[in-house]
Amino acid sequence: MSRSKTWIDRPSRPGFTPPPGAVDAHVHVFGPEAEFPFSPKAKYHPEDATPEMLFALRDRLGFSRNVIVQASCHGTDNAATLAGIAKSRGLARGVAVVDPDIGVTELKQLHQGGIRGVRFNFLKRLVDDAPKDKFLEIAKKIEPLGWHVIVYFEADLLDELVPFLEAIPTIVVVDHLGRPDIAQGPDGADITAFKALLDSHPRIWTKVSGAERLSVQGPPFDDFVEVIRPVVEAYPDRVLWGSDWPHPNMEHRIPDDGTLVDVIPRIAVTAEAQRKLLIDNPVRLYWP
Ligand code: 0GY
Repeated sequence: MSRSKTWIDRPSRPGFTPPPGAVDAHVHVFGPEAEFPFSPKAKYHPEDATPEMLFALRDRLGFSRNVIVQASCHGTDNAATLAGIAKSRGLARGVAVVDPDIGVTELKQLHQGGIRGVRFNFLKRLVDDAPKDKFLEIAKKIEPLGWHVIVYFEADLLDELVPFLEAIPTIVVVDHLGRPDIAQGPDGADITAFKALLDSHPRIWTKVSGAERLSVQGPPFDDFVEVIRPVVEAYPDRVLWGSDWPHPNMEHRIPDDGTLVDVIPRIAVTAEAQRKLLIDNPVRLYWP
């Protein structure tokens, strides 16, 4: 597998200035491979995207803090994520991917290292299996720590996953809005079903991220804004935003992070909505 590079080194500076304390709540680190090898089961083989590169990007974009989400290419070895958190001097927290047989001692060590949630990934192109029963075992184990669960799935799986999502005892955050088909428009079947899920499940939150993945039109992502702004307006206390740097698997459409940040004031239009999206909501989960 050749190594893929999926980010640009000096993205444009956004026009939008995030408020002081703002959290970019969905980023990854890759490697460095020499220190933290990728999983033998990894479905992609990226170039190193180090904590130092992440922090430089954070500062360039005007953010204060990060949430480092364990990427599938590192499997269930969270060492690279933990190293990134440790290097951040308190300015990063993390989300781990763990094995179902994980013990309390190891979970407490992860907590000590800044982990505040676990991620369950249902994308077949990223993971070999997604065992719901095992995931629920993990969810029960992490509940006493006050952690939450991140779930990544695509829109066609939503109906099937509802009973599973309901069985999770913690806050559940859905990555990239469960990947609706944005081309369907603001009243499309996918986003309507997703909003119905949020309406009937106050414990379910979402990341209003992934403009670069979901938009059909591309920058400045007008189609994404049209569909996603109503979500931010309807659920202002249950949304997070993340740049998704270093954009795994986006080698064919590498985004300019500055243009992604400029989506924020178009989906969270008021200063209050921006404060909730970028500070209050992520702080509740990661810096309570
Ligand atoms: C994302 C999206 C992707 C990859 C991963 O863990 C991962 O490898 O999440 C993707 O390829 O859609 O949120 O980073």
